[in-house]
Amino acid sequence: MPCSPPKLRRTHYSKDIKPELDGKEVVVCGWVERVRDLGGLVFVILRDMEGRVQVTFPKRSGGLYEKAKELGKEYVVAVRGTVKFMENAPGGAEIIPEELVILNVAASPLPLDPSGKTDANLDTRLDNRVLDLRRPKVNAIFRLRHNVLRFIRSFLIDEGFTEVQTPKIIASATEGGAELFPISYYEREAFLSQSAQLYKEQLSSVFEKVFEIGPCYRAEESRTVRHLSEVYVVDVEVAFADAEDVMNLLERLIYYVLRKVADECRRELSVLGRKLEVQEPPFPRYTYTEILGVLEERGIPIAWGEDISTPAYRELGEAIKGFYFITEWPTKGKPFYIKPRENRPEVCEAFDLMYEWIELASGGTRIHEKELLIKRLKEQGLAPSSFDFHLKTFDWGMPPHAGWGLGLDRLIMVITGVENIRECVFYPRDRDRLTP
Ligand code: AMO
Repeated sequence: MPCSPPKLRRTHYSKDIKPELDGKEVVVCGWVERVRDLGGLVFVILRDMEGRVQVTFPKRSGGLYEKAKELGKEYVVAVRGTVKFMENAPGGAEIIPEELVILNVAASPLPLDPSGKTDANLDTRLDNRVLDLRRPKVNAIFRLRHNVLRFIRSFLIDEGFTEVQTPKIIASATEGGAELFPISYYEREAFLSQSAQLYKEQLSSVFEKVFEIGPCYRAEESRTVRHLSEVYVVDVEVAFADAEDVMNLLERLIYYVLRKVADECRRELSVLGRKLEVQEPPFPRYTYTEILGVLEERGIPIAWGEDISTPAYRELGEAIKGFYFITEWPTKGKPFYIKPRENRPEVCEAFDLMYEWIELASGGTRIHEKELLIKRLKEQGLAPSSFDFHLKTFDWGMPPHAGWGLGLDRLIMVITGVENIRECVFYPRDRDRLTP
């Protein structure tokens, strides 16, 4: 089959092919989504990044008509032709071709139907992710993801934040040793970063308001619908702030993003059949102790200080709808850098942002005094000497500070309404999956 270099240069996208262009010559490029041969006519639906356009090959076009009949699904083509008003075509116009260039062919049969008409299980979809991403619903999820990122950036930049990048190859754990991925780093052992935590704290002592959107690596043993080994987290740190200040920032961010999605991503929401509830801040706040009370009432007793299990979170999601915060967590279950209450050190200034049963973010007021930080490291069984590089920055004018980390992939789950986090990540990584 010919795979010649493109002789035709695109002049229009599918969305531009409208009745107003009737009689005009255009060149469109894209993928063959469907070929319908009605005897005297071949209809080709061509897909590009903007949508779909119909190209109609009448029998009288001779060689072109014969060539069109040979097109297969996902062939890559360029078409030069004339726009013709056509009420029943997508966009109200079609193209009558004068030239058809096949830029590449595609296998037949394909391992997955990219039109989305035939469903497939998630593993097959992920194994053939590029084809899967062409399916309209899947495509809409990732267009939403792109827009959500855009809205998050624009909100934080407008709030005066500086975007930073922190290393993903690191020397010591921040969120607990068990979930670290070791890597071989020249003649030493190193780890993949679990969190931007320490670096964002340090950078808050320079730029005051910082954010990072980057990957975090967690060697999660469990196979769940909300855990991956590689996740994207929106990390924020603010100098001269406490937990309440950054909770306020977080709920305003969520509200802003939801409102922008509802206003500007109508097409994607409608492809997904999704009606978005835009919840206004302030979001309800429950203390950890109050949450135990809610669970107790629903027949799930948890001893004070214990973790909340997945079934308990599921139950909580039945009891409390929408976004809410859980505050005043037991100190022993939270990381070493979270500030314990001064008058009640068994409780700390940590919070989680929840959406029903899913934890979307966690954060809190940080410890900014070096001695207390060293004490907390020891209490958590960590060696302060492994944190020398970090601890010394506390001798150089560390302001009081607070921040949070928001799981981007989980936020996309909530916005799109999908049940499995894998649906929201281009190429998910988990206990079993390392390819594609
Ligand atoms: P935490 O460990 O709670 O906090 O992570 C922050 C948020 O990241 C998301 N997340 C995950 N999502 C999917 N799969 C995972 N394995 C996974 N792990 C985390 C969650 C979670 O709420 N340094 C702190 C943040 C801070 O205090 O600023 C931290 O990493 O949505």
